[in-house]
Amino acid sequence: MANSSGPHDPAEGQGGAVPGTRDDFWRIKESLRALLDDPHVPPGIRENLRADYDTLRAMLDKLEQEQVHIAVFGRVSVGKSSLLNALIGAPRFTVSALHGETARPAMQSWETVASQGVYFIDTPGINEVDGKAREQMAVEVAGRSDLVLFVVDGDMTASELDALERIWMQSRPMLLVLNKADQYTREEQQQLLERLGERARGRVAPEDIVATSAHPGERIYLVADEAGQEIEQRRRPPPDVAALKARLIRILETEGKMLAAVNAGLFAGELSDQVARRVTQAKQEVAARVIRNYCIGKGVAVAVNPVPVTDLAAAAALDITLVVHLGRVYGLPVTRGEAGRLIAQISAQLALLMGAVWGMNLLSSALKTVSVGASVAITAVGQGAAGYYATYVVGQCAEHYFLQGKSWGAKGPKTAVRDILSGIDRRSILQQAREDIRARLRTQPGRSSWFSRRSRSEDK
Ligand SMILES: Nc1nc2c(ncn2[C@@H]2O[C@H](COP(=O)(O)OP(=O)(O)OP(=O)(O)O)[C@@H](O)[C@H]2O)c(=O)[nH]1
Ligand SMILES: [Mg+2]
Repeated sequence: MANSSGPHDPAEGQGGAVPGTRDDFWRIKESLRALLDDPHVPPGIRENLRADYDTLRAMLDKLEQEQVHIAVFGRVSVGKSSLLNALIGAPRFTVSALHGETARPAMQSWETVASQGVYFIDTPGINEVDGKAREQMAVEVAGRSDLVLFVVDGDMTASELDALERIWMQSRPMLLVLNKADQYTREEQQQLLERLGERARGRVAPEDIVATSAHPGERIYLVADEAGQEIEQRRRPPPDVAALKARLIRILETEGKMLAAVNAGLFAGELSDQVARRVTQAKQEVAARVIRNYCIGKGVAVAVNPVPVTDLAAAAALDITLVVHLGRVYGLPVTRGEAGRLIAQISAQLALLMGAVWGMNLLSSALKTVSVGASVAITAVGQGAAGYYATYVVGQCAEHYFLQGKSWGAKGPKTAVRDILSGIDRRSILQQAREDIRARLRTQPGRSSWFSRRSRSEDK
């Protein structure tokens, strides 16, 4: 049907008809309800996406009532309100020769097909001076409707083409209506319809491009008076929206409520993706704080602990605790044994990639013996920073592993670790490390004993 080549159109390759049985309709309704009531969505995220949740609720209500919403969309004064009045057969929406007559969306039911719960939504015109907010409103309404009547009154302008593209990108089924057809000769109308077909190729199917005269201008007719004399009479011809009406009724008969269900399903899909992204984002923020804390713990301990061998054992224990902690953040708990094996896997990849440099990082604490002297704390900050950096890299790799649901992904650990490593700005992490360690040493000089105790107890 309309817009059969839309970007996410489920009708693709189905000969144009939106597939749908009662089961599909029920399934989509249930998925909306499940998303609305999902207890796993944190209240903060729900609050942040409140407008979207409200829309979702409205869509579910609409599906329960089996309503279909059809919105007009187009430039100011192309005759959007007139078109809906002509379809309804009564002046329900206000019409005026003045631009910008319709200021906000309004809804009326289409009684000729009332059994289907069909509603028309009038929208403000686009492309109006200072009308950006209205335009936005129109785009939103079109985005939430089940079918869009894109109304033009001649060949399309650049901004109309742009708007058509935007609606198509929203996967909205669309009819393209050439209104004010009475202003053109039959031949001109034909040419214009062909031109519109070219402009909207791949966006609107040819059978969904129709001409209408919603409120034709007055005409001069030659009529015979009582004496049989021919006289001129000015009259407004009746509206002609027959082609559009027939097409709409055909679409509603074949696709009906499934239009609403498919669109609600698309919206729910987008919302659930957005929710998932935000949940992940929140976890990543927590993970970043966790990793930083462990980096500081490691950096400070390496910088101040005078016994290199203890440093190494304790450092490994700390990394293990970090990985266990990250697993909890991502809701994928791991044992200390699993964490140790994961670190061994990461370290093996790092050793392959960085060779001696990585070895130096791991052994950085051993090097510190050369700097034992007058001011261990200060001279060892460099080694501490290397320890910090090593934990940072392990943390990033482990986080990636958890983000992929405890997996390295299709490309395996080698590529994953290499990509992570190349994405890290080593210089700025080391700089941050020095600052963090110095700050901590200034405020908590006795940190090393805490670290050794904690590491030993976590080893058990
Ligand atoms: N000749 C002709 N004039 C029409 C036709 N349809 C509407 N008009 C005229 O176009 C003008 C604007 O009509 P509206 O229906 O208010 O247009 P609109 O698109 O809703 O306008 P806004 O709400 O301002 O965006 C009015 O003067 C109508 O009489 C038509 O088919 N033929
Ligand atoms: Mg209007």
